[in-house]
Amino acid sequence: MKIKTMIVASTAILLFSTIIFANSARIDVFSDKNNNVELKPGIAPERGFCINTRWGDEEFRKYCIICQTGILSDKWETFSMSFIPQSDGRVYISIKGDWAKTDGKTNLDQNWIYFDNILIDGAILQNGNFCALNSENKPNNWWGEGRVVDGEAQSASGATCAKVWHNASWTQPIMVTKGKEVKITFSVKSGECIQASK
Ligand SMILES: [Ca+2]
Repeated sequence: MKIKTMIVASTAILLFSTIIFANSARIDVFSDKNNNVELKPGIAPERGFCINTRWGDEEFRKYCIICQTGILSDKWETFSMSFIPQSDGRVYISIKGDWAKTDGKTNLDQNWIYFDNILIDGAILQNGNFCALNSENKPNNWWGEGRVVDGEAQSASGATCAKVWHNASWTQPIMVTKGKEVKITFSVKSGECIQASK
């Protein structure tokens, strides 16, 4: 192989491997309109943020928290985030990838994220290890359009983990108590980034 070809080839491999695994994980916490629980942000995940929503209907921003990690690699990392409910009630935890859009495209990029070992202090969350699956291979207690990956080599623990992106998330309702901080600890790693074609 000529030197120039080798340089082009190795640059392409470097770019490819840099682009593939460099996504951020995101957790949204929100209450529904019939069961409004105001939420105050607590701990932010390392290199990331934990804030009330800053877009959409101003009246409802205090009922929604967006929490995002820093840029991840293809190695598992464990993060924590927290929030403080201002009343008793039901809120929803939604695991997804970051909102990512390439200039000039209409659709979002598919920034895939693997999630596993989701643990909660201050409330009860079911099946945070994604080991209990129904007959359609979807994780019990979660609803949405995410995926489940089967394979111990891919999971942080056990045989299965979740795989999601911004528009293919898993969501679970939890009951919270006024003033009682809810802390969520979770393991994540970046999956591939599929840029939108249009
Ligand atoms: Ca697992």
